[in-house]
Amino acid sequence: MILLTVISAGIANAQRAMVNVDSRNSASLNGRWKIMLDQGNIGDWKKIWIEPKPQKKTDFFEYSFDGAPELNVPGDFNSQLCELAFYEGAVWYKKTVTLFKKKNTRQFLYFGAVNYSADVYLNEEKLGSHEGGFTPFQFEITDKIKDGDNTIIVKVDNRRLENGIPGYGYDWLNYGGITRDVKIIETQRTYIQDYFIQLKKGSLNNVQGWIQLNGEKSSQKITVRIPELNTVYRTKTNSSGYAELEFSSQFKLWSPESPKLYRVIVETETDSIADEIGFRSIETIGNEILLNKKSIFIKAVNIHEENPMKKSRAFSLDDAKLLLNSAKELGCNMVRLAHYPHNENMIREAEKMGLMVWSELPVYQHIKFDDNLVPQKMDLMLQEMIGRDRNRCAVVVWSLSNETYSGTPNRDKALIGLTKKCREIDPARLVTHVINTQGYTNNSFNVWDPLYNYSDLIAINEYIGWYIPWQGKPSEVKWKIDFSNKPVFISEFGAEALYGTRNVPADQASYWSEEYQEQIYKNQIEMFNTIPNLRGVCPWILYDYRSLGRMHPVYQKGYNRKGLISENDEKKKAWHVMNDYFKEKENEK
Ligand code: GCB
Repeated sequence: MILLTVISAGIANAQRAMVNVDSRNSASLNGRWKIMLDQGNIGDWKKIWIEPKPQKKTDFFEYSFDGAPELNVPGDFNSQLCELAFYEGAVWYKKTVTLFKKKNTRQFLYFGAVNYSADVYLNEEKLGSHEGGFTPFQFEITDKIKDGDNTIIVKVDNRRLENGIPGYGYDWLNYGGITRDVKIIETQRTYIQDYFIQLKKGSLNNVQGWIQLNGEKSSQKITVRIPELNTVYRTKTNSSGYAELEFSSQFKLWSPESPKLYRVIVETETDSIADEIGFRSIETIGNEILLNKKSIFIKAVNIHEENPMKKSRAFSLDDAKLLLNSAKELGCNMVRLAHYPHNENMIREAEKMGLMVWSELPVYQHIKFDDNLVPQKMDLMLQEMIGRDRNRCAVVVWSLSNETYSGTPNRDKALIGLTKKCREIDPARLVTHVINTQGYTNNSFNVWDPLYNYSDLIAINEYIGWYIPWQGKPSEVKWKIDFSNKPVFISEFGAEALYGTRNVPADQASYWSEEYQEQIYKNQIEMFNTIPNLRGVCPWILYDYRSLGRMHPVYQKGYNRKGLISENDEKKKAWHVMNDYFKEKENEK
């Protein structure tokens, strides 16, 4: 009882989105939406969503969407109106759409993502709210639709919250707005809400999963077909609409070299849905990472969800292709999608291109773990992240946190609990935490954080050469890693350089020059040879990206300059060093 009160008072009450929305009957609500700024956050008590029309010319009125500016949805608001460039606050969005009541089907209002919180109204009725800027959610509107014009209003608020996820401080631009697709989705009265169709942990031919129906006719016959393999599996859902799936087939396995996907059709008595699904196994055994039972070295790069050229939040398929092609060109077999779940099209495109994906929760640095809403919020985000992408074989790592600090009240308890839940929801993938609390003194590196006990990878962020000087030869760094039986992954390293600051002799190169960054990359690569159990590296970061904390007036001007490529698509010298290293690693196979 108490729990319920807390949830409705504190966090989202939207429904978790159904899976595989792109394959559903839908009408897009993308396009132009009217907006009203609400910097003073008074829209709620002024009842902006009711927006009364004045009857007489003497009627006082102050708020109106009539004559209001329009913005593109999907899209962040910061890059669309210059007065919103660094805005963090409330913006009200409005769109009027023609809809019709339907007797035999159900209709849902779906949002791919709204950063950070959303209050959603339909025809003056509040449908509910959602918190968390990077995962989808929906509301059922079957019985709320009017024939004809329907008004949808969304209050979007990207203000930082002390108990938000992320919290107050983070090193990327807080792009607010309705940043991903909006749709009306139509389904059967009882529809396929979710399914999990992936290989059982450690197996190369056994699928272990489940299906969940939503609707009154919960007990139904289910058929799963993979026509290319002549695989047909039949089962029945129970009175909760749930059935476990278990079958085997001779799959051609998905891998970066051969990103094979199969058309998988799931049929019930009332619904059917098709998806493109790949099959692969991922596991760690001792200090090895095994993909399809073969040891791999991970050649990754960090990516933020920003189109550097457009200087906006990335959202389209073209944006995804730009970022992923660039990662491919660098020589990667994995992308770390930092520091929050990226758009679904990034993951689907990476999968088609043969890039493994590291997907991450925005549990970043200064999280208030001792706030009792925080574990609930993390939990919800975890379910939403896994819920959307659990059938994407490209996703091999769920990363549950980045740079949290041992000693922060309740941190270990909260993150150990989260890890346990993650493994329960998805027992088949690697789970990790990224940590930067190691010590580096006298050229020796001490990795000790107890959270690593719960992580499949020893994922280390280190910026030797940049935030901390070398304390000896890179080729002589000593490692004391308290967890000797796990693979080590350098999840971040790097240095800043402003593209074009160059032609300095290497021994005189100083901060911000391309040569200085290049040298740090060379040193890092030398050091990699000293790391026991090293099974992958991931430079920070592919492109220079916008961040309010990066305000050096000459070199940064609002950009984190650790990109291997500038925001104008110019490759820095360090790019070539990394590219050569990845080529070497490729040849070592
Ligand atoms: C880090 C963070 C990353 C930052 C990066 C930096 O350790 O994980 O989000 O942006 O360092 O540039 O300092």
